[in-house]
Amino acid sequence: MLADRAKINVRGGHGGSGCVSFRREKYIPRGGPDGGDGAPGGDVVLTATRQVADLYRFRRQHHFRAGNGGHGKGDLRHGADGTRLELPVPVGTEVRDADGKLLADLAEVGAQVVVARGGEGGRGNVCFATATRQAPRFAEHGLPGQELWLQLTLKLLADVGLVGLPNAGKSSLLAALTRARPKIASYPFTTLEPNLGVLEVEGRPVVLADIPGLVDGASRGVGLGDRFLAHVERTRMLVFVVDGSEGAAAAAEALTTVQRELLAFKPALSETPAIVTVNKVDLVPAGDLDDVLRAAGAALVTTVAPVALSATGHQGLEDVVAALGQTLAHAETTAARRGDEDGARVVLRPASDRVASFSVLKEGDGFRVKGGALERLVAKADLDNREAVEYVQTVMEKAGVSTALRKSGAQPGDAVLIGEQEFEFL
Ligand SMILES: Nc1nc2c(ncn2[C@@H]2O[C@H](COP(=O)(O)OP(=O)(O)OP(=O)(O)O)[C@@H](O)[C@H]2O)c(=O)[nH]1
Ligand SMILES: [Mg+2]
Repeated sequence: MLADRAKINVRGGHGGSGCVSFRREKYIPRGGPDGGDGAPGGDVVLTATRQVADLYRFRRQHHFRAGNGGHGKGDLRHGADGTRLELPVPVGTEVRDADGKLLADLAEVGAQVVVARGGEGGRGNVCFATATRQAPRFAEHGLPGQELWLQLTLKLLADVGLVGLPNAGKSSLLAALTRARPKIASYPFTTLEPNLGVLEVEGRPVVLADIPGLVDGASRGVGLGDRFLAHVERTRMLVFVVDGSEGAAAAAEALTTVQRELLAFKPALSETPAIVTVNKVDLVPAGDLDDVLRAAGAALVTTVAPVALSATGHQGLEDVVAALGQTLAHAETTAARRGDEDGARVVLRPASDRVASFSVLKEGDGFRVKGGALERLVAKADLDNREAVEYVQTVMEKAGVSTALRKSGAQPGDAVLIGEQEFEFL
């Protein structure tokens, strides 16, 4: 089975806690605060590489966590940053969240996306020293890292997609050109999953995918349907394989059908460079060959004329390779001129960082205060510590939270929710 889909759970590292500590020096009875900060947890990052071919590894392991940040220590020492976890995925991996929303499209070598950020570290007590609070006896907790489920889909499997009706000889062609050994048989739908093979074209490896046969109505689910066309979508070129042994009219009709189903699946496929190969020419009477080639060339116009081929008879293979090389080189220059290849889109962004940007909503009998920085401030606070609570209150007061609550109609005694904490409005 081809590993082209996977579901994984990723979690950034937990941030380290800040430290409560005071300097101890000889002859200085009461030193100032010197508790260092906790470090941020590591991020989980996906990186597109050609070193891995599929998503197989994610069949066996589903949970991935980056390292936790170290806690702060006395003497102003900060914790060590959490280790970032970099997961290599094949080029062509699409990353979606659990709801199917696209987070990133890792279409190029080296494209990266941070899928789960590590939690922030907590500040050490030295950060809370002021003229009036010279010996703060509190520090902040670190925050948990982001955690989410991701759906990975591998789209770009191959440089070249072999497409055609069932039984046309796609698998036979793949076997003739590469070391792949797909199942070949004289009945339709022998191939149930795409097979891959590597062919060297002008010194460079080119990956060929033999796509299961397409029939009339495939785009509406007939036969194996369009389940595998996602793989065709991003190949750099297509090779149409048509059985030439049934005559000119049948060859032309086969090409028209396959082309129609491809375009019904995705109209933009008309832009994908293609060549046409007329297979099984060992079965075509010599006098009919020109007719068959001409009909095929008329049914689907391509830059290079249709190539006569016998996949099992090993005839015309060099011509196919030459046509591939020519078309791929042409495709590359066109793509470069258009400035395509939009690269990775990194969609996850850090939350807005101002305590003053928040909103107040009614929730049940009480109120909820929403705002990234404010929620993090509360989550980091050691609420069992009276001094820490006072500090949080001061910051909220300055940010205008009480005023906003009062304006929204909050009365003394009402519940106020911030993140996972509940307070009483006073
Ligand atoms: N005579 C002859 N037979 C061929 C040639 N190429 C393929 N065949 C035969 O055609 C039949 C189908 O070949 P496959 O390669 O399995 O065809 P396919 O297009 O992969 O078919 P599906 O996987 O079912 O879509 C097999 O019996 C092959 O031996 C050829 O060049 N000449
Ligand atoms: Mg096949």
